[in-house]
Amino acid sequence: MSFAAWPEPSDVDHMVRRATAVLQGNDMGEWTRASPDLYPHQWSWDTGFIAIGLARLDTGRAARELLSLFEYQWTSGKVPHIVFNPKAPSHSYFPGAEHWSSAGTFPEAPPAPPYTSALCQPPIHAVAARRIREVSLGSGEDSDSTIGFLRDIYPKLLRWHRYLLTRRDTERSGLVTIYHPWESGTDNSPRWDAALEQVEVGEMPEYKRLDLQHIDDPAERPTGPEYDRFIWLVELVKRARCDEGALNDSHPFLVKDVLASSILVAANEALLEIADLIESPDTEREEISEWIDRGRKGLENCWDEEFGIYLDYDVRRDEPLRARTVAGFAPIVAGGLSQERLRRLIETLNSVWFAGHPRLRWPLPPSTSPSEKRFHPRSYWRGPVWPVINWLLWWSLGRAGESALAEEIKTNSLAQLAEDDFAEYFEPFSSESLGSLRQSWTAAVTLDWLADDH
Ligand code: 9WN
Repeated sequence: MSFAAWPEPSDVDHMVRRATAVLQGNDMGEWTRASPDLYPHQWSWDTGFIAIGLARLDTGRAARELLSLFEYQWTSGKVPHIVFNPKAPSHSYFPGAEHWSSAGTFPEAPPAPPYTSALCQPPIHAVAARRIREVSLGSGEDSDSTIGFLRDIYPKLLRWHRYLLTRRDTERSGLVTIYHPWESGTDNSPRWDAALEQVEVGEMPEYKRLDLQHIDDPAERPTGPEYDRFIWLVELVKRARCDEGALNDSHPFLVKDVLASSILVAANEALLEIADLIESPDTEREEISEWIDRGRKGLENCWDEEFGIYLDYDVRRDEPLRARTVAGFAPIVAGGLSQERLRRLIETLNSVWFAGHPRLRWPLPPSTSPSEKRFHPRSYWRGPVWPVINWLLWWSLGRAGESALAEEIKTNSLAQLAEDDFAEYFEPFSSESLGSLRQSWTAAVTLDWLADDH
């Protein structure tokens, strides 16, 4: 890896202003749209990253961002992947509120409107809650000022994590089961190809995609057959009324996700710190500590010696999903890796398979290795570089003591973002902006990076 030139201080101020304007432009008062047009609703893991960025502007507003999402937590503890904005035009996003109609279909959904989807996304929220506390203390705010927020959010986070560790892990493997690629946050990644190929699309009502109308080039979004399977899996979740018992028995897409599982370990560490701060009962703290150990053990079983990364697991076919994608580095986020594993992961990260590929514009890991046969430089999670994933790597490498490498990722990411309008993702060879512009989480991680340097 190499360093990009660090921007001048005036460039930094300019970038802070532009990133702030993106978040303000997408601000809906108590929550933030994921992007102005393509994603006019509140997304779960986006909210976590957005809160991390907002904390640099206003810790109170950041706290409200998270709390607003948890207002729509299901009685099961699940945090829905989308809370639909009742004011967004119905033709703006598919599948929208009418398609899910979650309050009528799902016994555990909260009262509607707003409606929610029935899926979930990686649980970054406790990490964001702790970050709000850290930023507040770092900027000299009164130490009591975030305690009330932590007391409010702690029981909600605990129920959320407990949901993932029970209904989404009946085997007690430490690994989270997902029912849909959308639950991974890395929708059309080749991570899911082999599992999706087993899914036979049955009879379902006709549907019309709306995502392509916001995009110049359809190659940037999932293909028609991929989308058919996505919508079919939604149909099956609806038919099962999202009963996890039924889904765990018969759903055709049942996968242990290393990225969600790694984020859950990091989130449990954050939750444990919050539990200590607010002096929650010992039994709860023991439970969370046990979740952390279980998660790390489960992840270790996913190591692949040949690829030098960790792999997801297809529960249906009882075998690992062999694809070289950036999710394979996720256990760095979980932390607690042996020196040997960390060294191997960093070797793979810097190799020609990922950030060391000679054609890259910036030495940043593409979402899928350019040497994978299923790589596509413009297609969504099949190749483009995602700033939000680079934030996760930067944050966790720093925590693992790899500060020089973390710094390179941050500096190169900022150089990539300097000329851009905070795109959702980037073509890895040309660094062309792709997907949505003015994407909230891209602006948010930029703000966190810039504040970190000051
Ligand atoms: C489906 C909002 C979301 C992100 C996901 C990203 C994309 C949605 C879509 O946008 O997913 O949830 O319609 O493609 O893959 O990570 O949370 O930014």
